[in-house]
Amino acid sequence: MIRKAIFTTWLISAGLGYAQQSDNVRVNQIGFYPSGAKVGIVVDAKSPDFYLLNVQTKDTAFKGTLKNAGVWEYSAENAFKADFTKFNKPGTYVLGSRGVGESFPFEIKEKAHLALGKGLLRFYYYQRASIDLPEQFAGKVFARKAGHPDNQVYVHASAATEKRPENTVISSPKGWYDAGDYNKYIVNSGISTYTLLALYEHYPKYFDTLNLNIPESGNKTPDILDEILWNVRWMITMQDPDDGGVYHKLTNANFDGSIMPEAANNKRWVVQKSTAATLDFAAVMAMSSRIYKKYNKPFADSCLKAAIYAYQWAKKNPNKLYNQPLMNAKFNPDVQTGAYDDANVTDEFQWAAIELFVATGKSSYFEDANVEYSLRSGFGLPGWQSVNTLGLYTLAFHRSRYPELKEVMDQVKDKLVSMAAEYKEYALSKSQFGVAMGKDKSDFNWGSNSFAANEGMMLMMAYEVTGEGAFLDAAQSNLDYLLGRNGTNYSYVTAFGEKSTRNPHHRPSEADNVEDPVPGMLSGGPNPGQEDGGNCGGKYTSKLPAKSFIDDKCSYASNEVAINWNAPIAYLVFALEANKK
Ligand code: 9MR
Repeated sequence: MIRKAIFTTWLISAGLGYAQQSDNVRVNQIGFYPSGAKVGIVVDAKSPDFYLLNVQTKDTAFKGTLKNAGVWEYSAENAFKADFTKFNKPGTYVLGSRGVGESFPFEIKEKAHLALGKGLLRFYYYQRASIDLPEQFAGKVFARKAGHPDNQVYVHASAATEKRPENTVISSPKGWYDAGDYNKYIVNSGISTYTLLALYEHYPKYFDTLNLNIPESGNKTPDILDEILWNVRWMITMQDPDDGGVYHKLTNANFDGSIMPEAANNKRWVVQKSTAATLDFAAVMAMSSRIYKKYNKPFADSCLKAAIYAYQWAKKNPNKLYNQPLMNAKFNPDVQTGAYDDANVTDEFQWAAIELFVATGKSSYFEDANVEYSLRSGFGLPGWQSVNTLGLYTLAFHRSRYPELKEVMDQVKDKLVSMAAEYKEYALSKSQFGVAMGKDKSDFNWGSNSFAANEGMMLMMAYEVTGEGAFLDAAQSNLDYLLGRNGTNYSYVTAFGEKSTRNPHHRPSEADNVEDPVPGMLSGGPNPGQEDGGNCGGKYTSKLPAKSFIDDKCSYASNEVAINWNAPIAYLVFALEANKK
């Protein structure tokens, strides 16, 4: 409400009147770096030109010619590109084109996305289980009581062993809530935790001084690592101490209603140990051991032990797939929460083996990983179900430590660069909206925005390897996509952008009696699958891939939030921040 009022005042003081804002002029609603690429899209242009208007001085700051790029297949819109990369004067602007109207305002400045990045990381603080969020850290309106102590969790029949029979009580506190729901899932924690650890590992100097205003701020560990620790410490408790296997999830039998965490008191279970969860756990623990070594050696050692123990279990149990429908048929209670099921765990084996290789230097792990085999065709965009590329990233980053493996390490690097190059070329020379998002039709899926974010992350890694500026421009294009240059003109991060999403499927935001949503949460994004169609009773207005979105709490398939979606956009934002002026 307040933000809208400020914007209206800007426009009126600029002599424009609110009416001229048009959803057909789409830009990154946060901003651009003075030295970076700057592109907006005008849909159905009525004149050949565009202009930038300085919101404060009311002056026309820049004029340019639109370029018709054709109809974007994902939104069926005729796209005209407004490229104002040349313009680099700091200030607050709107992009306009005669006959259409003006965009929401954006800034050109150094550190253009710093506040956004902090907001994206602070999301994890808001997702913490088992701890009060006092005003000092959560802010007045989002302060809340602790939810889910999780110190009395029951072993589900599917996870029963001789030493831990059904209904054994274990303690498994902390961790982040997965998403809009209050359950905690190891598989999804795997990629989320990796992505944030990688962000630190790739930019340690940057994060050594970044303050996130969390309870641990001011201790000797960087804030980002303290936040991640909240989840890693939970993950450790999910390992069965008797055999090394890792429970697939800690969950209610059914999803909660729209209630606050402290009011959600249903019985919680740890459910079936699975190969995928155990390997994802092994990978994250191996990675944690090398990253936390500097700050807490005994803890790091225990992470490595846990990783090795888990890996051994997985080798003995290579095909314990979590399959919720089948499992439900066998056990009581039925468990109906997120499945995170995966029929193929080859990529999980590879990822765990690679992280263990880098953590220990033992060549047997590298042999297990069989990297050469996947180099031929087996790497792709990472997702919770597809994780070997996370291992590829790790190898690419550490490649110079292994001169004896130079040949394969060069191939690893080349593979990363060639995958990213496809996104770069698509963004810069094929996509009518000038974005990497949509290179593959399957990008528009459940959590589509995380595909855009993961593409941006891959592009930033290729930039770091090659130093080629076009990778950085393509990475920025996907950030622009997420912040407004897209099929709906929404900035998909709550509280960031004039027209940002306001009604996420996120229980605390639904139940806290606060009008604004918890800030810094990336929406899942447009999803033509519309799996929540029934729940949303006719609210979708389009089936077009880039428009199949509703900013409504009913929409768990297009407007939920999740830890594995915020992580790659946080990576993308901070990788840009660390590089751009
Ligand atoms: O992100 C998951 C998506 O890839 C799946 O298609 C979908 C349906 O199985 O589940 C998504 O994950 C949800 C999880 O199962 C439960 N917590 C919320 C997650 C985000 O919607």
